[in-house]
Parts: sequence; C-alpha cells; structure tokens
Amino acid sequence: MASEINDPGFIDLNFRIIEPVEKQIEAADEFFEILNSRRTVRDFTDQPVPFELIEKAILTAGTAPSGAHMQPWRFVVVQDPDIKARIKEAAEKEEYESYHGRMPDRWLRRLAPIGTDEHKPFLTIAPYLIVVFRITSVSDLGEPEPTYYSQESVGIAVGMLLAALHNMGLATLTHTPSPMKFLQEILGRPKTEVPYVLIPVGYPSPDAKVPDFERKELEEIMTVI
Ligand code: IYR
Repeated sequence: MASEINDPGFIDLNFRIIEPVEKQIEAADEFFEILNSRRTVRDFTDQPVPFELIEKAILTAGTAPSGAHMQPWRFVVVQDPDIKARIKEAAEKEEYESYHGRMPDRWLRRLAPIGTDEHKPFLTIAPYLIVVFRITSVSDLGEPEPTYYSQESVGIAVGMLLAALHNMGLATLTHTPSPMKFLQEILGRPKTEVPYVLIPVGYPSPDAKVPDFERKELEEIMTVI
C-alpha cells in the first residue's frame, strides 16, 4: 500500500515583482475596481456560457493555498437539464421548510431586504451550476486521514472562483440551500466529500435587480495597532 504523501523537493521561487510602487498602486486600484463591481446575482438568462471559461475559472480556484497542500476541493459542474431540475426540486423542498419554520424570525428579517424566498428558478435557468465539495478525508496507507484546515482552504478557493468568474464577465450566486446533503446523493459523491456551496453561473438577465447595499468603510473593517 503506497502512501499518497510525496516529497517533490524545492525549486527557486518565481515571484512576480511589480516596480515601481506606482505600478503596484495602479494594479491594486484596478483589482479593487473589478472586485468592487461584483454583485450577487439571482436573475439569470439561459444564454450559453463557453465551457472553457468554466474550466479556466476552476483551474484558477485550484491555485488556492490549502492546508498541507491537500487541495481538499472538488468542483462538480452541472449542465444536464434533468439533474438541474432534480437539484431545484430538492433545494426548494428544503428551502420551503427553512422559510416556513426552520429559520428564526430575526434571520428572516435579515433576509427580507434581499427578497429571497423558497423559489429558486435560477437553478434551472443558469447554464451551469458549480457545486463545490469539501474533501474531509483521504486514504493514506489504507487508513483514513483527515484533510487539514479544509474549511479555510475551500473558503479561499471559492473566493478565488467567484473573483475569476466575475473577472471574465460572468455572474454568480453564492447559494447554500440548507441542508445540502441532497447534493451528495444527486451528484453521486462519496461520504468524504461534503457539499460546501452551490454556485449558479451565467449572464444576468437584462432587468436583473440587486439590493441597494453599501459596503462597510475601510475604517469599519480595518484595525491598525
Ligand atoms: N439559503 C436560503 C436562505 C438564505 C440565507 C442567507 I445567510 C442568505 O444570505 C440568503 C438566503 C436561500 O438561499 O434562500
């Protein structure tokens, strides 16, 4: 039984230096402007998305750092209309329960400005659903071994996935139907892969609306000591 641990040795760091500092500031400003224009979208069209964009976005997400470099993620791309329909049916069933009893009033009050309810039409309209799974354990020398810091690792990878998709002009929704176990069953993933988030991807409908939210000011989110 071979161990899956391998030791590839070390190579020189290939670091992208940006000089002078003005160019660093320019790069920082440009990146901020791009990411600051990202919005969570709930109204999609069925306009097809080139599959190579989805592939490139997932490759980009896969560059995320991870605990012990275990890369504890799997990205399941759903394009099959029948499977999307099954996911929609199962998600709406769970969401109905959530909106009609499982979520406390204070949570529902938080969601009211966003205008969500148990109906999830985007699950069949958006051309792709990317379902992200967190790999909780691997087999090493025939024994299960946990992945390390998998929550943090997958969270970072999802952030990078959303940024990559936004940067290529695609709209996303960070959707977490709860509980998400039905995704493991419908998509046939093993018990060691736990659903983390479901991301519909596509183009926004021309009349898509988003809440008139503001982001916290720097002073509110940064503490310097
Ligand atoms: N998962 C539900 C409820 C929901 C929860 C949060 I926190 C949100 O920011 C938005 C929705 C739904 O998708 O409707």
